[in-house]
Amino acid sequence: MEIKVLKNIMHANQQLAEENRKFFKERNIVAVNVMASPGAGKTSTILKVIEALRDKVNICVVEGDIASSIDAEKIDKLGISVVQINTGGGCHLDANMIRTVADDLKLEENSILFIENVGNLVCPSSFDLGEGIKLVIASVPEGHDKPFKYTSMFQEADVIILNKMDLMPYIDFDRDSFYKGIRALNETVPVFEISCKTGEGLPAFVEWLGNKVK
Ligand SMILES: Nc1nc2c(ncn2[C@@H]2O[C@H](COP(=O)(O)OP(=O)(O)OP(=O)(O)O)[C@@H](O)[C@H]2O)c(=O)[nH]1
Ligand SMILES: [Mg+2]
Repeated sequence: MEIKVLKNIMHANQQLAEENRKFFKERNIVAVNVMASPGAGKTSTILKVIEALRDKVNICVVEGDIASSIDAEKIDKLGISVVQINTGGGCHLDANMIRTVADDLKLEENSILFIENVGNLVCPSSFDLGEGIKLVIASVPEGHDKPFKYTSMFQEADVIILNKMDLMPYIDFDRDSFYKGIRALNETVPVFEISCKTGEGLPAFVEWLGNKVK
């Protein structure tokens, strides 16, 4: 009996991801796959960018979590079109999930679609969603060694955020080592140091992202 399962799943996902990518590209929708550990600041960053860019560009959000609608409620409170996906234990989103919910969003041409992936530095990097930008968020309390341990996540990132910079004085975080780890994997990826608490560094990231919609 022939057993070949995983390869087929990945192939099917890739095909759907390409269809999603085409859909987004035709409408100039910048789809941002937001990946990070639990609690690194995915939702906080999305909320800050919404605050800064909502008057200039339409923004929609897909929230991915194993359970609950806590994050989606925060987005909904701002009057932003949002859909929650509960994976029911699954550790990542996939392209079919994104395709399934796309019609439920108020997606317009020339907009940003944030897709907050399940908090996890491993599995989400293996599943293409059809996004245009892979945003990886690290945060100071997690430690500077994450790029050395979760290599594919940092290798494939189109942009990296180092969040919670306000906590730098209280944590033994070796910035040089963090950057060494990133540059060994990804020589050119832009890195933005921000704090969602103080707002430090956010304008530069907002400008970078805003320019992608033009
Ligand atoms: N001190 C500090 N706290 C922050 C910062 N950004 C986020 N937080 C806090 O960190 C916690 C987690 O933030 P979230 O934005 O919910 O993180 P998340 O990555 O969306 O978490 P999950 O969706 O559960 O994976 C919250 O208590 C935030 O208030 C920051 O820049 N500085
Ligand atoms: Mg969140």
